[in-house]
Amino acid sequence: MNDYNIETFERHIVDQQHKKHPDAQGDFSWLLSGIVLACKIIGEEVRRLGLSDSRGTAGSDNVHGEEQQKLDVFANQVLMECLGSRGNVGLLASEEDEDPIVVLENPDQGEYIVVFDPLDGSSNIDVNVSVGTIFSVFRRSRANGDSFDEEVLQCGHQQLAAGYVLYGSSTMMVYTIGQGVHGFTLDPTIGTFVLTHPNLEIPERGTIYSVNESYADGFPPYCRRFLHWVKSGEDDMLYRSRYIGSLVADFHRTLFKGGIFLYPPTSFFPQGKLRLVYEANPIAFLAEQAGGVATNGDERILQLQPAALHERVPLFVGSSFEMNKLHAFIQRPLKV
Ligand code: AHM
Ligand code: MG
Repeated sequence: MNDYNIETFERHIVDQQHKKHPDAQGDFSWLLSGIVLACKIIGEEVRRLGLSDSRGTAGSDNVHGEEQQKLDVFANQVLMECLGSRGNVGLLASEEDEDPIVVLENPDQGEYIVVFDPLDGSSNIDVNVSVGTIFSVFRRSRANGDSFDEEVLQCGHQQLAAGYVLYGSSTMMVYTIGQGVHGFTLDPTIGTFVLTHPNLEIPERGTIYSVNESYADGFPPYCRRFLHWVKSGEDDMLYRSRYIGSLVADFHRTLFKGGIFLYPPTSFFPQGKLRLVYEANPIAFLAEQAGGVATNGDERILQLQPAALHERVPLFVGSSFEMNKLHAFIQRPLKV
């Protein structure tokens, strides 16, 4: 074996859990291994696109009125099945379904809730651009008398775990359980995620800004002023623009290289386009755990109380330097 690193995801999560909860019985690790299994299956289908018949639209719309890709439907089903059969997941909520799904026969059973975007950026899939799966785990609060909807609508700071799997030039999983952010690369020869990037930290300052600038005329004035500063060369900074249009891929680059990702309010999406519960919250948890900042332009994403499963939110996330600069244009100090 020589210098081959065999710190697998499964071993890592058991070790981390043990440090945090020495009495843990492995339930949580069992749940996360369900996500890993699902993402390996989804990743394999993504790799075979063009060879299999998974290409193209499914002929249906999702709850947002967006055209579903066949792979959206496939990824959703795989996650539902892999997590639904764990026995300890009581509620599942997905970008693709209007309401939370009660998993077990007894609706009060199942200690955990998993929310996910099964295939983020899927409009890019047919042109071979990276896509990803985003997930977030909460503990159930049924005992407090909450309805299923109320159980799912928890603030981001209550997340137990969050992460994503990026189906890129390699397949990577990046996750946190509130003890730093760790990255794993799928070794296709053994079918296992291996720890390759422990304790990831967002650089304090970067040189990349990432935004869909074609909407800039409809951005709020503070955003337009920030974009003007980014291009001004002030503070001896030469910024470059990179925008993939897949949140997972754009955030992954921001995590590794620093800088800022913005999806502001636009004329078309006055609340922003991204969804608070299963896109912004998990990304914000990862960003903060990696030393970065994530806000809606006013407050921390993780402090926001969701009012609806598919609620949209403006998302600004990245290095502390660029985020502070943005907030200076907003003229609201960062509430952290
Ligand atoms: P999706 O979940 O339907 O794929 O939409 C979310 C995607 C994000 O991945 C990405 O950041 C954004 O939509 C891109 O939107 P736009 O094309 O407006 O720039
Ligand atoms: Mg999405």
